[in-house]
Amino acid sequence: MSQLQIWGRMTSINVKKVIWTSQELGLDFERHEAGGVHGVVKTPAYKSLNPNSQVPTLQDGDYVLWESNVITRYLCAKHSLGNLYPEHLQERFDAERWMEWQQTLVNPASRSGFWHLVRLPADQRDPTVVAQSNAAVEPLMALLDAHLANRSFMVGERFTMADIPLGCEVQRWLGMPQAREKRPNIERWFASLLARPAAKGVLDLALA
Ligand SMILES: N[C@@H](CCC(=O)N[C@@H](CS)C(=O)NCC(=O)O)C(=O)O
Repeated sequence: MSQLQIWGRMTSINVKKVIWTSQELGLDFERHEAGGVHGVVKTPAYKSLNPNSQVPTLQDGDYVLWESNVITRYLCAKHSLGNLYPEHLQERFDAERWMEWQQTLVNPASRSGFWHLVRLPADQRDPTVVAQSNAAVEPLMALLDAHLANRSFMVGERFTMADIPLGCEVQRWLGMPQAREKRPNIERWFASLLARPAAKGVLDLALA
């Protein structure tokens, strides 16, 4: 099996998903710094792999893939069919549903708050943007907390691919320097993710 090539900086929530997935699956991979301060993403060579000039990008032999949640699905389907990638159709689509929810609802709601609390220089931060973002995120976190009240993981009692994008999203949410509602079920679930050996170097990184 050839070594996977992964491009992206570890400060990216989307790169974290792919690295964590690869570590869960015990895959041999090489990560190349790209994006943010590292640049690279606008070079013709990188754009020939990922014309969006974004990270992450995966190369598996001759096959190139981008879109973090899709890379997560691909790796889990290839290496963990029936485990991280559920085989039972409805279980699989439960996982898919939560991955889609992370990407299309939670991430767009939280992104501006993250930028205005963590990423932007202090003199460019706007507390109104943070407040609007929080107002959009808290109901989603309430929903997630209720979902986790009677199951250990996103799709029941077993860790699956669905825990990865949401684990990365929640790491960012819990790491933002601000007050937030108490979410005991999310905190219990997140602590169990943090304790996974494969999450080391991903979920334990400070936000930047
Ligand atoms: N939908 C894409 C979004 C990718 C994305 O937004 N990547 C950001 C980092 S999280 C990026 O490449 N930003 C430009 C950069 O890092 O230079 C995915 O999930 O892979």
